[in-house]
Amino acid sequence: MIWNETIECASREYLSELQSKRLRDCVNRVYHNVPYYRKRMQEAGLLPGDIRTIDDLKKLPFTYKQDLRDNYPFGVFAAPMSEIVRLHASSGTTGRPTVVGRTRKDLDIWSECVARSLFLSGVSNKDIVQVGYGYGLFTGGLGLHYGVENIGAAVVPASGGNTKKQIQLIHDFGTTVLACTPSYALYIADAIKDAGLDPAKDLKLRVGIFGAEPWSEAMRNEIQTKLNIKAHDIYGLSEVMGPGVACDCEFQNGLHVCEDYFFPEIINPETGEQCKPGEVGELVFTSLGVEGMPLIRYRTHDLSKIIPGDCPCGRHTVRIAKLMGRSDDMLIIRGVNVFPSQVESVLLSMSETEPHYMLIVDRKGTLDTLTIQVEIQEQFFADNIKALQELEKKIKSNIESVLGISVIVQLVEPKTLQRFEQGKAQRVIDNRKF
Ligand code: DLL
Repeated sequence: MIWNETIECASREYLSELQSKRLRDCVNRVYHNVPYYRKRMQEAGLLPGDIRTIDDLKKLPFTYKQDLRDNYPFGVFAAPMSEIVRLHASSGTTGRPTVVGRTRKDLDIWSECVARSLFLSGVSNKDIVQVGYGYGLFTGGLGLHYGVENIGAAVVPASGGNTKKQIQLIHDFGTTVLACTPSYALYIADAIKDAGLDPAKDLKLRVGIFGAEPWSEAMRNEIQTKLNIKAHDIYGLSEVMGPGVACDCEFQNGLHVCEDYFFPEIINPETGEQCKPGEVGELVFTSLGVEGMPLIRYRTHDLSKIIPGDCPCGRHTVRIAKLMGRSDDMLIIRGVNVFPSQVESVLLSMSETEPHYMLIVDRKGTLDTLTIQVEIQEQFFADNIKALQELEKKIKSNIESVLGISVIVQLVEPKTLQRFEQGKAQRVIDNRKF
């Protein structure tokens, strides 16, 4: 089922025309209401009239997270405070938080996009959707919440944490859809097993809507098997809107972007040039139709690519590939690019290991070292030192063949590494001083 056929199945000509019109409105709005954007356009020698079609977008300068921080808290709002009805903010752990303001119309757009995502995931008004994303300044909880209500399904506003209670609700209410981070879904799956429940027999769960952090295809398979569900990938970021910017459909082959509201570009992060379809680069979004805090060519730091061609689901909206991580999550170790998701995929391909791991980077003299702590499965954690040493060697060799650098592997007992019941998984400790 398709939530909004008029848009999601529209022709390219129709979509481009709509995007061009909304881009003109957006540029006018920010030029006249936001001194920051006016200044940036003046510096580039641009007037709103220079931007006529969506193809003119590349004339406009990029916007960076730092620009939002420099204008903290409300400096890039394009609507008066009297029209702002909701504020969200990032956690601000790496600097000033980024604050976003939404008007009533923006909230309607958001719940429309989440409704599309839910339909993409095969969720309908017959479902009971448990939202295990945090409610609060983080956009996960409230974002999903209003989308679920929009499609007429029943929402269980569980928020994150309190796993025993989550499982009780899933069981007693007959929850059919779980929405939370993939790392939390895995944690819940393990806790369900520990509670002696079998998802196939004892629970009605059938769909997962997971996002807010990178997760590999191997992780998707693991969660699908452990929870006996179909796991969908939902993407978004608070600056642009929150969850629902894109989501994958039943074919699980790329995420359909709500491109009538959020125009995606993939650019080469070094040169700023647009990449060709199929080429990996940094995702950049421009808001179309948003009032409170529209963004022009916002640099997400997220890495993906446009998937060329039509999707068999019948929607024509552009698809981006499953996110490959953030350019700023990428570790450079002895000159080699390393993504935590590469380690995750190796661990998930081995029957002896759990997908719980921690990457610790140190600098000894001038040499960077990467230590990977890995949890192994209960039945392999025997007292047989020799067998453990063999296993350590095998894991080390599998990881090294994927990463292309030597690593130190430390096996740790099952259930000893940190779990992430609330918030996003943090799997890297970088002790290097730059
Ligand atoms: O994480 C919004 C969200 C909530 C998305 C719930 C999906 C579900 P922020 O806290 O602003 O917003 O973090 C945004 O999280 O730039 C990506 O790096 C990462 N991210 C979000 N979704 C995915 C995903 C929310 N599906 C940042 N896959 C983004 C990989 C994701 N990374």
